[in-house]
Amino acid sequence: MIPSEVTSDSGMNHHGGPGEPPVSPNLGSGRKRLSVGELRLYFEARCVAERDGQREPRRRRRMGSGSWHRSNGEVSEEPRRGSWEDARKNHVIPQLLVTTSEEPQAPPSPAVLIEMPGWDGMRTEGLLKLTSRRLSVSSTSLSSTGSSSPLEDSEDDLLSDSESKSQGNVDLEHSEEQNLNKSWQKIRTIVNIPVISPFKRRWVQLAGHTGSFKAAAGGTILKRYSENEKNCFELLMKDPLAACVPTFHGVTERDGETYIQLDDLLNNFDEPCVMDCKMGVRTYLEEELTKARGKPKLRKDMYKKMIEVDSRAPTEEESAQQAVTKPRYMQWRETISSTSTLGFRIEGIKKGDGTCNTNFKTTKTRDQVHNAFLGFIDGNIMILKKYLTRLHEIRTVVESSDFFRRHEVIGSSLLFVHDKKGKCNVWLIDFGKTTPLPEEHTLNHRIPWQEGNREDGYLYGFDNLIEILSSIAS
Ligand code: I3P
Repeated sequence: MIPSEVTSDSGMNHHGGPGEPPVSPNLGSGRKRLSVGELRLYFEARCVAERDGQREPRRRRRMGSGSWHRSNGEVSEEPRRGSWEDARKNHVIPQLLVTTSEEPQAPPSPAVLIEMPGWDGMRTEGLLKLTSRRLSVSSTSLSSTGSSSPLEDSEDDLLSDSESKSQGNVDLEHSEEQNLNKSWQKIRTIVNIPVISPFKRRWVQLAGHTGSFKAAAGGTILKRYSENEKNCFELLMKDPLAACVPTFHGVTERDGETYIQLDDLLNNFDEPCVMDCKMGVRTYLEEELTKARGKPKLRKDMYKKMIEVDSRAPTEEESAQQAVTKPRYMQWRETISSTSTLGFRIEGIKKGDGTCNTNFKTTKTRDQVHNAFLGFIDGNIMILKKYLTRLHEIRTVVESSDFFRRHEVIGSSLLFVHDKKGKCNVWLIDFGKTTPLPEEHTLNHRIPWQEGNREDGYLYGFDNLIEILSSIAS
């Protein structure tokens, strides 16, 4: 099949002609160029026409080629021109403009390129299981500016890194209902555009490295491979904590890259609200500190992120260099947030309506955390109580976990998820920086960190989190 490209360019009029229903742009043959706006308009036009009976639902139209099937089963060679024209008038249906060209053209920006081998046109019914996303704004802008933004912003973070690695290919799989045997659909996205409605916007990455995830089948996701994290999941699956982390389904390859396959924790939620809390009093490994001392690497990006929050934060030397070391930045981040005092910090919140807020860098005090959490649950005390019950359960498991005793747990988060139906859960996620301790060395996770003891303050943070949430409940 010849891939179809969708760009913001438009040219030849491809609508059905005056008074005719919208014509499917027949993406299965030839190279067509459509803007996303145009695709959206096409869908809207088609929906209106179907709703008002000017256009037959797809399954009926497929009874024969070149004929137009009425809902009563009769076949007509002519579309019902008059009624389509009425629909155009009544509902202000715009024309669908399509350019056909055999030669690929450089896409104007903003543009979305869609490669869909085998895609038979504009099918919307159960086409893809997962997500649409915005892809242009770098994750750092999302997390560092931390502005409240629509969900498209958050969804940027799903794949932007891997896009730069793999020329922006974003892979989505068919839903199981659709056809498990069909090959993956490739959507190549160049810049951010909230893509068309059939795709369900559900995923969100509120923290961590951007571009780490891909959608996968069967209620799972793929996360970029890390040896460390894979080792952790292998151990976790045999630990009591298996019930508190996403199920690990092994290692897999996609497009020459390696991933670990995990349960998609948002799978069974309806318009989930999601909060990511990074746990512990420390967010860098002791090893990173040692390395930075031996061979300090100056980070201009971190300096920029620092002055965005507080222009007076850098020392004179750092200002002169316009750069800081990573441990310096990470320690500063810990002190401006609640990490160093409370042993956890809120990284981001996505609400059920799709709005996403990562502006918590300076959320430090108990009161600030309290208010942020109250906002997250929209004051719903039932949800709060469910969260508290789950947190108590998890804490008990963590305290009994051999895995926990034997690992320095750094940069790991608690993922809170609830939805409007009152469904609610918490999981431990992100073990990329969770490191095994030498034999015989175990951690308490509550005592203060001193360099060399490798304590991470995970349970200290957990206690504080439970205490703050309990204070809201009472
Ligand atoms: C980032 C955050 C990440 C860290 C990343 C930081 O800062 O602390 O946890 O990755 O380091 O830039 P911010 O949240 O302020 O954007 P690691 O936990 O993996 O170290 P990086 O830029 O070196 O990836």
